[in-house]
Amino acid sequence: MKHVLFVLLAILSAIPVIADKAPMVDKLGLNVTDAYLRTMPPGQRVTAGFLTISNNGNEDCQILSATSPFSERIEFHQHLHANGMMQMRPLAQVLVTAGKTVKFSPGGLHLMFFDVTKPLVENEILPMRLLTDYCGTYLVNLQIRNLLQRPMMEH
Ligand SMILES: [Cu+2]
Repeated sequence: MKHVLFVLLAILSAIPVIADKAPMVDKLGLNVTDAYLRTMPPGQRVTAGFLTISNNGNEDCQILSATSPFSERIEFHQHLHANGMMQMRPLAQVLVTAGKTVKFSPGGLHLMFFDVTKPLVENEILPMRLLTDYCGTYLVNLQIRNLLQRPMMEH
């Protein structure tokens, strides 16, 4: 009987440990700011998006994918300079280390939106979902900005 009681107490005392872990999820939160999408030149159906992701938690987060109702496919791209040429390399995922900020910006890391299904009107807001490994799913509002004065290579 004493043994059974001990096991029971062990189980009961384990419950607060599990409950303690629940608030940890909040600390894994990512903060997404300055999210925007560039307008497309006439006749194009591909564009680029940018944002800033801060990891305020104490666990690293991998951004696994991005989805949006207005694009068939979204990829993460990195610009590379190789042999004097500008190249883009797709990334399978993007790591946001604990305590660090990753900035997607023209000429660097960016999101590529393929087969955009609607006209992009300056200042409109379009939704996008970011999926991570252990850090949750984020709904991001992209503001459409006119960056057409920039050369396309800098997207
Ligand atoms: Cu690209």
